[in-house]
Amino acid sequence: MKFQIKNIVAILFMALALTSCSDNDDSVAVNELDGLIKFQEMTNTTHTIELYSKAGTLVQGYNEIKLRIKDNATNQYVKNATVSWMPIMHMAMMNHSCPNSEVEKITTEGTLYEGYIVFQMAQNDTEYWDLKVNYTIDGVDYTTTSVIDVPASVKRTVNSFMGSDNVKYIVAYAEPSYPKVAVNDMVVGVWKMQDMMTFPVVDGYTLKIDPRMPSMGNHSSPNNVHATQTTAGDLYNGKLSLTMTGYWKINLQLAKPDGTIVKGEEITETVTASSIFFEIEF
Ligand SMILES: [Cu+2]
Repeated sequence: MKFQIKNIVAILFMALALTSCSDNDDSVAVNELDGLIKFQEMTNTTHTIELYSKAGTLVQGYNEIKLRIKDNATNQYVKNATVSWMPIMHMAMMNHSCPNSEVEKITTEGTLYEGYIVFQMAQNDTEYWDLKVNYTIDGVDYTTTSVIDVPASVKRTVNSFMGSDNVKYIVAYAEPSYPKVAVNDMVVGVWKMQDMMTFPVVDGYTLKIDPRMPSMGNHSSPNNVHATQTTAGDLYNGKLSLTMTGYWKINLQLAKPDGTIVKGEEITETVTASSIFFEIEF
């Protein structure tokens, strides 16, 4: 009898240990995907690539995208891949890409890779985007391509324009994703179109911001800070002051390092909006 109870206790202990072990694994996975929603899977014969974003969709504009690669044979997530991507818009007369970052592993132990893609145009009935993901695992190259859904945004968060210097620029709003009545940390991006497939980051410019509420006499807000870059190749940081909830038009001017404005107008009594702007409503 005594021996049997000992055995039962031992078995219970082992069961508990195993349970808590798998609980730990689950909680790691849950934390990694915390706040993320899967919006698409891309499958080839060997792998399934899961695409995630905070909103669970892609938008016309700036998209922070996370992905992980599942081995179809083992159902395990690949932790040692080298990943790159190429978004292409298939238009009636031509194909083109858009600004996009390198794809980097977030943590060594985790399964997620991340980067950004800035869709400067939305899809329509006849024109669409697809995404090609190239990845290498243990020296073997793989690829997969899928059509992706890029619906038009109601609010403008990306501007694509020709500057006075005849360079084609793209500026996009990245943060705050959830604006507050406060001085918000603002993140924007500035890229140029080198050719149809190449959109490098523009370094050392200033994106001047002038947020206004058109419905309330076009009033502004205090303590805004124009967006500038700390490190070449990075996004730009500024401060966006929002004094109340509602619709704001963030009027923009893009300035070269020497101060020359390549696009956008200063807001005055007679000029109530710039030709380039972002819109938010919260
Ligand atoms: Cu296009």
